[in-house]
Amino acid sequence: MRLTSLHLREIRMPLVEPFRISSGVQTLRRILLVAATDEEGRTGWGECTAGEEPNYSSETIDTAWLAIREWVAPRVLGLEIGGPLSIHPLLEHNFRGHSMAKAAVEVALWDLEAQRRGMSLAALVGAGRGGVRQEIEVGISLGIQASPRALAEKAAACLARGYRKIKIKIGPGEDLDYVAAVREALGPGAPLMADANNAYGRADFDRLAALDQFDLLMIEQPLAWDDLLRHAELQKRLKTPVCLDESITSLERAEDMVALDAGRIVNIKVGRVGGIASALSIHDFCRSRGVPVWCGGMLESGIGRAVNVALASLPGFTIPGDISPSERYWERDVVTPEWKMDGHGRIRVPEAPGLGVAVDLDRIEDLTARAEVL
Ligand code: OSB
Ligand code: MG
Repeated sequence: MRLTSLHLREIRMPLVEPFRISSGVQTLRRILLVAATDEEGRTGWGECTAGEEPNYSSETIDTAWLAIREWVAPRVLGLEIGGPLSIHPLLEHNFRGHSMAKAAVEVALWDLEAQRRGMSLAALVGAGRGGVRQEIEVGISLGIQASPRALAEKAAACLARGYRKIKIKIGPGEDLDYVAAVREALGPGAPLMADANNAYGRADFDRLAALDQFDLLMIEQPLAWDDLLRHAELQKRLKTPVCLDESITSLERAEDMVALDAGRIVNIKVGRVGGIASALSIHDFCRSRGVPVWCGGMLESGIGRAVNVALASLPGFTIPGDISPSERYWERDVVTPEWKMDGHGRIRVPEAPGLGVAVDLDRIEDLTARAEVL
């Protein structure tokens, strides 16, 4: 396949409710979308998961825009590309970082390849991996609320609505009381976990060990993103499995996690690891080592969500993902049909070619704040 152009767009989408995590609050998403056109006139879509601020990773929508224009686009435009697996090495050679920028373009090429072959993205990524699920089980990630009680009420409503996993955000001073209230509201055995987004350090190990009493499925990314050694020290002290999110930026970091026992579960996000090929390699490695993985989320629009749904249909994704239905995030999504969850916390994996949902161009046009054609 040969790419003839890349269209970059920034769309602005207000969240239906603010999302607060230990490193910041979000009310409006500024989302970079990439539309890649091939010689035959098809269009493939990719969503960049970089945030507005460099608080989750060092990338932002603005650095990603620059990186795609200056360094990613020149490496892929006009080139004869064998297939989507060849993009990752092409973008890694002497090109450090900018994983979310790389992934946005790589994903658009996977969509194009799936369309070219008349297959769904789920079927394409599932080929040779033992088939795909027709529906996936999903959870919800709840931001920090004004009080433990407010969070507990929200969490209980989500469990009743059918969500298969409740994840709550924690940080120093907003942890033990919050987790205790939610555990009390949900009852013993309900699938509950906490995500700290790097908020703790070595001085907090006792506090983190106190979370063991709440029987959490896992504690996600308690320590700094680039600190596998201290995560290994912490894991020794905890009964609860540590799950790594920010730390797992490549297959090699997943291998390091296992070698060091720095965590026992991996949250896979396509943007953070630099694309679908990298996500698949992490999935395959973890599956071979018996390490459970699940699909994380970055408050994506319906386009990025399509990729998460496809990925989560793979056999190694044995824990419900942070893949909630469109209505949890947006008044109206940018795809049709919107992503819907049934009363048992399941989302159907589409079978139509490519992303499997139609991109609503009129809606996107309405939300567009800037655009550039490369
Ligand atoms: O740490 O998993 C995270 C959102 C933005 C940045 C980081 C994270 C998250 C979430 C949201 O938890 C998950 C979702 O998209 O619903
Ligand atoms: Mg996380």
